Amino acid sequence: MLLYTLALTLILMAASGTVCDVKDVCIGSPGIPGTPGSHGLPGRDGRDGIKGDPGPPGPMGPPGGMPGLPGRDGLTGAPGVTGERGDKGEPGERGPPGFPAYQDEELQTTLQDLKHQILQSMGVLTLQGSMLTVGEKVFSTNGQSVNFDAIRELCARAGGHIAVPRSPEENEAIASIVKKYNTYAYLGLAEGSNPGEFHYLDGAPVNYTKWYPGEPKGWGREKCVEMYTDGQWNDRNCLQYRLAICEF
Ligand code: MAN
Ligand code: CA
Repeated sequence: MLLYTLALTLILMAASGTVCDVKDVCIGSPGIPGTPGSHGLPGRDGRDGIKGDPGPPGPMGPPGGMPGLPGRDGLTGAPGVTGERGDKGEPGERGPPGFPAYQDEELQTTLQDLKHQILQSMGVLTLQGSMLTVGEKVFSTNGQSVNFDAIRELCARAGGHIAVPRSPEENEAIASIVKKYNTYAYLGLAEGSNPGEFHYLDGAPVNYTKWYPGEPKGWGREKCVEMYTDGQWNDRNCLQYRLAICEF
């Protein structure tokens, strides 16, 4: 209270501008502050505070209460293991009789198509004659007789090479075709620059031969090789008409 009074006096003095007024009379020193006043009446009640947090759950009630409602359905479980295969069913009723295979146009078309695809993949598209398989090799002829160069071209166009036996089995296979057509065939061999020395058309030296006794005896004048109907070989000029046999 003392501090308060002092402060008020100072504020009043500042508000009046000066400590002395126009009469040139100065104010004396301030008197002793009075005794403090008595306490005021108690203030009014404040407003309601904010709602408090919910209290902890109460203790469990006595037994004998009503059971609660059932809970919701759980999630679907994983699928079970596959069961054992069932017994075979009874055969169905027999269908109406179909065409015989040779009259079934669709079946014949399919067979023709398959045959065409197989022959094409074997490179015998342009050859229509006998075919013989020996091990990995397929021998085939179209039955035509042409000179050596023409046979090479024909076989190349069909995707193969002029046939040449490299074993007794292959020689027998080619000989059977020669016999069947009763026509000598040229083989895939040629005479090198050394007379009497024959090689395969890729240049490799021969490692199997079946010369007719006394052959070869052309000595550079007969650069091709023909097969007789008994399967034996003879060196011969390259311009005869001989059976075209290719290998694939
Ligand atoms: C003909 C040709 C020859 C062959 C003799 C065999 O002259 O076929 O290649 O060597 O006959 O006598
Ligand atoms: Ca000869």
